[in-house]
Amino acid sequence: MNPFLPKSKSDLLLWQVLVFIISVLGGLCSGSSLEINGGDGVAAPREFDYFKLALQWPGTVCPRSRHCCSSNACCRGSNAPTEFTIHGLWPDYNDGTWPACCTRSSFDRKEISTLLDPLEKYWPSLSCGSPSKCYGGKGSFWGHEVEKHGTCSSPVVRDEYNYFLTTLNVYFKYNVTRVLNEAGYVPSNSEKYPLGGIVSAIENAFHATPSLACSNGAVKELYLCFNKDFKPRDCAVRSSLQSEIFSQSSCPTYVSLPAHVSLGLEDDRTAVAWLPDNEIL
Ligand code: U2P
Repeated sequence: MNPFLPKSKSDLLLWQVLVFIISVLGGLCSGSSLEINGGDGVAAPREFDYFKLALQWPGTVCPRSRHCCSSNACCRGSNAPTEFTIHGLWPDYNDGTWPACCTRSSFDRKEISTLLDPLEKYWPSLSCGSPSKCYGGKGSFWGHEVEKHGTCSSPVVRDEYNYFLTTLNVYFKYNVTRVLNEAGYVPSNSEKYPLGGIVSAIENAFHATPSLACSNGAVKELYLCFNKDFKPRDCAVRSSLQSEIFSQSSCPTYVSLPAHVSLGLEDDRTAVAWLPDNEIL
């Protein structure tokens, strides 16, 4: 007789309860969570549907960055960024969820040594914080983005170098700051602009609808979306989950695009505390 088979009615009931618990836990660990860990040895998440280029507005992000350190571009004085900078290139699903941390490959700065100048300028960290790594510990902003999102960008993006180069190329090709400036949406600490006007300016230039995230009425992030061949597409997705995610950060009808007041030593010696680069916030 098979020792694993239930022998009585009460055994059978216990079995059924166990099977139910295991299947519920299994469901929680896979498709229903927002971020799906693939990981080596674990079934990889399904291929993503589209890319989202996430851009940050330093004029909004920097004032919320309370500390200075050499890795925080907000603290570069007159060289601090005044245009949208890159947050990351994110592979997403049409249902509003996204895969994350799909392999265990770790960030190697040496692989992108030839890209460091443009990365420092256009993809800088705007804080002194060290983001969490996929599998424990803290790391750099670039390491976080490539390990969390770059590893899920296959088969379009093949490796770390390709992830950063591709992102820079897309960023240069679709210059949001230039489009907004040309439409009259210039950085200002007093003006408010119609959100619809900002969206229309980008739609007219790129023939696709972006999405935006705000903080206290100021544009904090702007997202451009692309098909896998990097043709622009609308960012809006139908799912209620997506509207839940963005409802917390949605923008009012009139928004500001604050001009960045540098946290750097040149401009403000007293207002900020300097921390070592590896300080964890
Ligand atoms: O929105 C908060 C954080 O969730 C991650 N995110 C959001 C939207 C999306 O389409 N894809 C995605 O990954 C981002 O995490 P991060 O890369 O910053 O760790 C975003 O900041």
